[in-house]
Amino acid sequence: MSRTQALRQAITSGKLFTAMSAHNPLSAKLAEEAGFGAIWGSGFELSASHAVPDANILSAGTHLDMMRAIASAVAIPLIADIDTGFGNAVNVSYVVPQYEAAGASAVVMEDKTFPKDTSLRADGRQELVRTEEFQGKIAAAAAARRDKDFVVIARTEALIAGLGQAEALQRALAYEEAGADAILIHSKQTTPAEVLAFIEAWPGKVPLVLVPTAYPELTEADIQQLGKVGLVIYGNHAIRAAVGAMRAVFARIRAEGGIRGVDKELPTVKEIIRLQGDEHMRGIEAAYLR
Ligand code: SPV
Ligand code: MG
Repeated sequence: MSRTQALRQAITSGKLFTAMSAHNPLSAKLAEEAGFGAIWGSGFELSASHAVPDANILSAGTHLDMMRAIASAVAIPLIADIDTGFGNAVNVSYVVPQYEAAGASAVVMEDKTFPKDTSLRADGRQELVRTEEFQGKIAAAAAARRDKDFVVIARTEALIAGLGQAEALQRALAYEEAGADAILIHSKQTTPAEVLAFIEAWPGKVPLVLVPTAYPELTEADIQQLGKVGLVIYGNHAIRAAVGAMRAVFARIRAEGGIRGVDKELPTVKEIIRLQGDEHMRGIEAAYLR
């Protein structure tokens, strides 16, 4: 079964599927080893790893190159975060086949204006394009894919923009009608109340997708019980874990005046060599170096 088929099946199976964020092939590999079902090719994480805001500062090419590197480092499906699609429906038509060719199994596209501002920042610029315009972008994405199993996920930022449930539902239904395979409903409320209200009211047929960063108390068991959600995305936990771990180790080395204290607590150099894929390279050496 191809990765696109596996992803499509998983999000419609009735059993909740999980995706962990990654900002490079190493973080993707760690997520795969931890047992997540898919990789979330997060724009927020890639921006953070370049120390720039998540506001279309990085080019589409930079994101695409990283998606290609991630997709070739893991065997599980990659869900690429294409932000607003890097322009209008014309741009989307050209971008989607490039993400497919890079090895992604899905794209998530959000209904904000280009250039976007990040969703979870207080007081960010959260302007949405017209519903009809975004329907055109979703239809363009669906038509541009070469593999019919490639998954197109429409993300509405109506709740993020403070436009209310009615607008969020109207947009989500319009995006389903335009050909979206799933709807990502995003919220930055610190309780799950507005997302739960949306899920309860959702009359559509396609599965919903959640990114519970702002309301972390909602567990996978809770989400599974809701019945309408096919995928949960952990949006930024790789970069936050990395920042926390690096900061703690760097501080200790400064405080202790050397690496003696931290050395035994860190993953060994041998472990990093394993993660680099050393075994594969040694196999090539043994077979072909003469
Ligand atoms: C990302 O991880 O880039 C996302 C999720 O789009 S969020 O940052 O919550 O908008
Ligand atoms: Mg993003």
